[in-house]
Amino acid sequence: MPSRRDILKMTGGLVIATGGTWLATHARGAVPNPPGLAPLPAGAVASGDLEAIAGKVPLIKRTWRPPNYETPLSYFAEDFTPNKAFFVRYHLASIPTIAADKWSLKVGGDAAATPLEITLDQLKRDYPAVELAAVNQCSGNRRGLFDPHVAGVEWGVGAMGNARWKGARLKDVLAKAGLKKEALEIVFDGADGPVMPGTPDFQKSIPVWKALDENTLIAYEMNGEPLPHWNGFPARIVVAGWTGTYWMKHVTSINAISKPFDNFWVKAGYRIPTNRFPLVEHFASQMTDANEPITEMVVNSIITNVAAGQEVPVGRAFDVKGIAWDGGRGISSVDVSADGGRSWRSATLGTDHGRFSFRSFSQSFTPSERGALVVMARASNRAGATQTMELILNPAGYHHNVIQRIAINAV
Ligand SMILES: Nc1nc2c(c(=O)[nH]1)N[C@H]1C(S)=C(S)[C@@H](COP(=O)(O)O)O[C@H]1N2
Ligand SMILES: [Mo]
Repeated sequence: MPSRRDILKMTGGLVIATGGTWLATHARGAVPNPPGLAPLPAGAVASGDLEAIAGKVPLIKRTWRPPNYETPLSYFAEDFTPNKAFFVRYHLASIPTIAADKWSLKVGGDAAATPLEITLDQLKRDYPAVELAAVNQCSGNRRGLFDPHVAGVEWGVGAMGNARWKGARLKDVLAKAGLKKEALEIVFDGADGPVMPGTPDFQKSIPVWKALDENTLIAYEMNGEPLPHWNGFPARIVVAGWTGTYWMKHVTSINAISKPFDNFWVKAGYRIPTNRFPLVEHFASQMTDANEPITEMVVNSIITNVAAGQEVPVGRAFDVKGIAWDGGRGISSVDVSADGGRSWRSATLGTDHGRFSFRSFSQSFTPSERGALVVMARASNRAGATQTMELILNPAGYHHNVIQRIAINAV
């Protein structure tokens, strides 16, 4: 049994479960490949142990410095992902713990006429609070399933979660700061930073029209509780519909600027080939002929209750359940197949929590004879977009929305 000091050494001081439960929270090899998709590379499977960081249930560890932990599949059986199980993604390893009463948010930039500084109390008191159900998904969710393999954090299917986010509308705060008409982009910075000088600080910008969208928030609550430390306490940006990269955690400054923002994470990172995806929302001031910033999430789904190789009895109904989501058009239908895509049935959709939320689905099948079955689910959105059969290759491994094919057996 390792001593507490050994554990601290092994985990770099990032602890974790108290009361001697370390073994239970650190189950080696406990995480199987996601069912029905290309397998993760061997290295990613080996590193994907379950590990509990402070305040979280055991999550699938991808890297710990910076902390990158994904949510196990079982949590997606619920429409809302519990805060304790919500994935964690950081680019830089210096992450301060912020005291609520020490935090403030500076709002300025050359395109703001009346810069201001806001405390947490003021943010809560002086601006109308809104609550919104929205999926936060990392652009690179499922990158580890890319074949051929691409470089980056080798995420499985759990670099995402759905929560009710409560906060002030960004547009209300920008109005108070006197947004000028020449404002082009809104830039966010968070309290975390690089460990090595020379590593670019993680900052992001969004076009001013997206910042003024009523579904873009400065959130201070998640599922009715203060944001967990690892998810951006005391306040983070929520850009409903767009991938997680814009959802700045521990946000400390917001700047309205009149020129395209020049930062590594915008100019070089988080880009997709121009016109390769059926994408609708362009970040025009950051586009080039070759590539453009990733923006909205593509339509996607995950089956949550069927394991590869599972046995189902002949003559008895079994359910295929899961969740679907997209970049905010809203899920219109989920088709489910139990014969490898020869025939499809329209699944029953669960409660509609709004167009940015996970939407659950369910469909039952009754096998009539023994033999192999292949279960698939294909979500479509209200803009007519649907999941792909083949991976759309791109250098950074984004937008993986390939339909699962889970082989099971009727016995
Ligand atoms: N301050 C800060 N905010 C950040 C990041 C970061 O590295 N630092 N990563 C972004 C990315 S790429 C993602 S996917 C989401 C992940 O949100 P979560 O860690 O709350 O799940 O946070 C975003 N906000
Ligand atoms: Mo991300």
